[in-house]
Amino acid sequence: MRADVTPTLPDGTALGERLRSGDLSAAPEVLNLVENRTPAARAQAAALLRAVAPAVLGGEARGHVVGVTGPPGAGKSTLLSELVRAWRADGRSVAVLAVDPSSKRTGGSLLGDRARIAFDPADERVFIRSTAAGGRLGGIAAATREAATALAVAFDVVVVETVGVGQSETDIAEIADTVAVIVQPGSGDALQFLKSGIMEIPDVLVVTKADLGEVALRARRDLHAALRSVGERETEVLAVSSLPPAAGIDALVAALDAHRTRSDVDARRLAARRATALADFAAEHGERGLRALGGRRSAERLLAGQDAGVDVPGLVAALEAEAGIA
Ligand SMILES: Nc1nc2c(ncn2[C@@H]2O[C@H](COP(=O)(O)OP(=O)(O)O)[C@@H](O)[C@H]2O)c(=O)[nH]1
Ligand SMILES: [Mg+2]
Repeated sequence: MRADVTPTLPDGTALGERLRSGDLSAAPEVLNLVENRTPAARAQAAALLRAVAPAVLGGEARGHVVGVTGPPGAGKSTLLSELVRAWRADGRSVAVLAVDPSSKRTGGSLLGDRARIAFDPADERVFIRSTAAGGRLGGIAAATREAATALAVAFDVVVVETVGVGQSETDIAEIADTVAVIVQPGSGDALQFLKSGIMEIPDVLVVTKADLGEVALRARRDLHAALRSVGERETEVLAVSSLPPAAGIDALVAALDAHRTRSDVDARRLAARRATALADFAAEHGERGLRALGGRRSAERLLAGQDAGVDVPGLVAALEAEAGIA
């Protein structure tokens, strides 16, 4: 691309101010900025994150960041069409960041008919964007994490949809306040992962395609039993049907809200920012960087001593300063 046709970068600080004032129309520019990996764009993205840091907001962003994860074909996109409709009917603004490993492929994926999230394109309080997978967090790119952080300042609900089962929940727990794992009836995946301890305990388990009848009921019973066997009592298991006539959607909305109400969002986000900063630092500076800090433990102590309102780039900068990296 010739330099003179490069679009001018948005000003990160100004973008942050727009989000703080509730300007939802800033969303596309936010996505374009965080997906731009040039040094100049990274600097503006850091300015954006600084402008929406909890220290500036006077607390955590008020939006609810919901992770929706599950294997391909489980019914995530179809379900999200219904969830978006329900949240909008409740007057809430919604952003959905769909991390789709197949979104780059042309001519359709191997997985046959994949639904798109249906929404009213004239509705200015809904923003939906697919992003390609990538980055250190098992498919969740740093761009998605940054976008979710920023959009949660202006949107009531920010959904991050990822594909996977097992390890991917650990990653999505790093950015979402509430993680819903989507389970296809008859697949047995989640059951196996739960029992083997591979899967972190999800905040909410959702069996899709309840209209299929007995197989969905059985999946729900089996998941309940598996949760009991690992001593987990708080996780709700819901069954939904997303095809007309949809069923169970309002109960799912309520379960997501209930999780947020009973969990300590501030503590979860603070821990996530620190873990992310350490992982980013380690990815950037490797073992040598960690050694310069006196090891991982002392890096964690250093992070724990930082103000709770510092954003991720600010925490990384603190680690770099301590390590003597300019
Ligand atoms: N019977 C039934 N089929 C569903 C339901 N939800 C989704 N599907 C179908 O399952 C397939 C995969 O759905 P999709 O939303 O693309 O799954 P994703 O890959 O998890 O996003 C599509 O053919 C959907 O029509 C449901 O509630 N009932
Ligand atoms: Mg999908």
